[in-house]
Amino acid sequence: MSEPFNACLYLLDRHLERGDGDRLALTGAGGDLTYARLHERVRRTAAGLRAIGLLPEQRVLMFMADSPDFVTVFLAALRIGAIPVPVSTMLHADGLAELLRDSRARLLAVTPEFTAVAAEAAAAAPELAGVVAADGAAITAPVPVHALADLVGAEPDGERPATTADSPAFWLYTSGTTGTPKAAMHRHASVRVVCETYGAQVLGIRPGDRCLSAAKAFFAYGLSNSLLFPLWAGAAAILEPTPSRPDLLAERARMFGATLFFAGPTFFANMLRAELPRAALGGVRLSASAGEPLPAALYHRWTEHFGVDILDGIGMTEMLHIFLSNTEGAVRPGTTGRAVPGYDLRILDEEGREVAPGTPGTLYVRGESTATGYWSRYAASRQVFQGEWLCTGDTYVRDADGYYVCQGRTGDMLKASGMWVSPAEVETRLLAHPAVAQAVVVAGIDTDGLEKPVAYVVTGTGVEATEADLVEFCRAGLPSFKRPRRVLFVDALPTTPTGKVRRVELRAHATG
Ligand code: 3SK
Repeated sequence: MSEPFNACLYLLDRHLERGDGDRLALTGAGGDLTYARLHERVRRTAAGLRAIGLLPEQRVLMFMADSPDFVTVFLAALRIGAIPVPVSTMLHADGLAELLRDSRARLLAVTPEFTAVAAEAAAAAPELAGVVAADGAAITAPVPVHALADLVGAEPDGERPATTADSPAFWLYTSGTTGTPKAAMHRHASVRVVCETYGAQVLGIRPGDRCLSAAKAFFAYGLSNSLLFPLWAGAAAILEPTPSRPDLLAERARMFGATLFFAGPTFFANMLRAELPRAALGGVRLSASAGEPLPAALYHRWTEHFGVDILDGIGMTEMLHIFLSNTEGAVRPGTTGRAVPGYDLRILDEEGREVAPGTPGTLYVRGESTATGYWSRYAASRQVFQGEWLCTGDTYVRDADGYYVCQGRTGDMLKASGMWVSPAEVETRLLAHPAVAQAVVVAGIDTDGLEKPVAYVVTGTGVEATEADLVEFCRAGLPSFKRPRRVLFVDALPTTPTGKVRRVELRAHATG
């Protein structure tokens, strides 16, 4: 059996033991909590959850906005060895009910914004035994409703958690951009791994930091940004319960003194389009990007405008956080950087042989934050978790200096005139045009039934371009077969709830 270890104690109790209870842990629109007050709330809620019958390894589905209540429920469940399962707050009732049934959750925790959807879903989840309603959440459900305020009022029972490093800690649902949702199961030790690798060695997070994330905490990226990293470091998280908007987050960064800012390329692009003043992120010392590759042109526009560096990286829900990233002082725009310390990477061809630098192949990663598998998904687990290695499904090239460049999802690569075209390469070229703010290239089928690159473009303000201009611009900068055969101008790109472009939707559109 692995050593006794509990992620909640690791994140919280250490600060109390060191006499740092008065430090600020959480701030933002939902109010301030010091480490001492958060610790007290979590211990009481843990006792309250136990009192209403929640047992180790039973699941608590969390349909909650980013708030002190989110953090409290997540940590309290971890503390007693139960399994918090934060899920997307953009789900409709049928999607939420599906996850309640799939996870066989015993409890559903909900914040006021989402009670209507939660009530409808609860009625379609026969194994659900109770609802935990955060402050202000009035909900009628076919099962007992427990006010979180009552749980927080429980006397701490002093019971020590019986978890070990390998005990199941929390689940995060992922479907990639396609497919059915699958719960990646993380163990308690995964929290320590990501904090001590990316958190310490890439972000260099420290007690004076204040973290603000455009990605919400139900998403693996946001969970580490807004909860795991700041709490581990004795820093503070700025929590924003409402949907992320460029102007709002800039305002929150100023009001609450953000020093670390986390987002994805689409959000960075939208911040630039919002024409915020240069000083809008004055206190931010560093930003991080993930979710999809950050084009070099966008990197340059952002750093020139806001004067803040961006570390672009790639993570996966299955790895909990980022395992490949640029680092401060060694950023190469247009690349995803190098392996994060603690992770090994390799690129394999279709026969499973390691490729030489400069040759594209599928990226595999190995590291100790890998999930133990998908809940109740044998075939998908076998496909993705291959022994010690995890198949990312992304096509990458490594250069001679060990920097990795994304060529798209393995399934995104397309052939034109019989030759491979990397959508990322064409997108990078389009983004170099002054009129282009965002660009996505997918395979469309032409009238001959052949695959050809089709570009979807969002233009920036103040500069114009026609379809012919952009095709010619690509022809001039790329081998001609790689140029998009069609350019479609759109107001916005379709995205998943976590901000990734829905390439599948664009592909269907380009073909239809
Ligand atoms: O999409 C990513 O790059 C990512 C980063 C951190 C954690 C999780 C994910 C999916």
